[in-house]
Amino acid sequence: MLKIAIQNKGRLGEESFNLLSRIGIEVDTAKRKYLARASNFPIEMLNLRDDDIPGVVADNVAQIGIVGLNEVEEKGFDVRIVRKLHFGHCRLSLAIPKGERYPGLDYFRGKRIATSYPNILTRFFKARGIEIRPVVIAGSVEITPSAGMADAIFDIVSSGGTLVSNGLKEVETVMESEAVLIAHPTLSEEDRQLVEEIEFRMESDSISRGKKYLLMNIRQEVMTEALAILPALSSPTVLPLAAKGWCSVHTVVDSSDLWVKVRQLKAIGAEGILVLSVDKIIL
Ligand code: PRT
Ligand code: ZN
Repeated sequence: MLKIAIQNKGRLGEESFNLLSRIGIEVDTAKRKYLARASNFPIEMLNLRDDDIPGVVADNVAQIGIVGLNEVEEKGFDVRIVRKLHFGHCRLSLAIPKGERYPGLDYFRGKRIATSYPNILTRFFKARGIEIRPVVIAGSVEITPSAGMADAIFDIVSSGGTLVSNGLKEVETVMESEAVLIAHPTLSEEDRQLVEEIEFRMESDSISRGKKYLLMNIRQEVMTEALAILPALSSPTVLPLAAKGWCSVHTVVDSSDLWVKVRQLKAIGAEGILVLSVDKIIL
């Protein structure tokens, strides 16, 4: 039976669970235990701490998993990164006390840098020929400089608020991260086909996110202008209406362009504009 490892709680747990549910892999939330069987797809969900996910996928205990790229890079296990999942965005950065002058990476030579990501940190400085002193700490890395335990930190940053409230400033971004789907490098034929199906559904889900379905009535004589406003996935659907000289136009637009398009369409006389959410787009 194919198994997928996802974070049990934490920052990625809910989004991972929701993504699986959107692609038709559902587990009764009341039964969201350590291991749960999906009701409508031949897969079991393994709910773990994020730190354990790359390892269980490398060991083939779970064939696939959803985890932050930062964890994959830190653990360094042999897993295949199948695709980025567009959530859980953050970066791994170096930060120093805000009053310090920062002349560049040489600043860190011989310095104690607190982190939960010692492998990524040492790899980064080794490649640049700079010796540092890593201080490995499991959590609350941001308090170590003021506690006198370290001179600088290397940690996950998202909004940057945590750094600011601890009197630190971000001086270098070492890597960008987001949640990724990972897979064991060699899968059985049966598992490979199931993973392909999951990838296909994730692709459809990702295309449909941020898209809106737009319907409106347009007079035939302004159709050329309307079509110029509406570059669509495929060409827009145009259907004649019972009212003479009028057509109904259906198309898909990016949500980010929606209001600009609506304004332009109204300016050429579009009526009865309807905006609908898109659930899935299958290409
Ligand atoms: O219990 P478990 O081991 O499963 O969870 P965890 O506590 O180790 O991880 P968790 O749930 O905090 O994070 C899981 C993953 O989410 C990380 O590995 C990242 O890939 C991703 N992620 C995205 C983040 C953040 N954003 C984030 N902001 N992980 C941690 N943070 C921390 C950051 O270190 C800082 O201390 O959140 C704090 C707030 O960040 P600011 O910059 O917004 O203030
Ligand atoms: Zn963790």
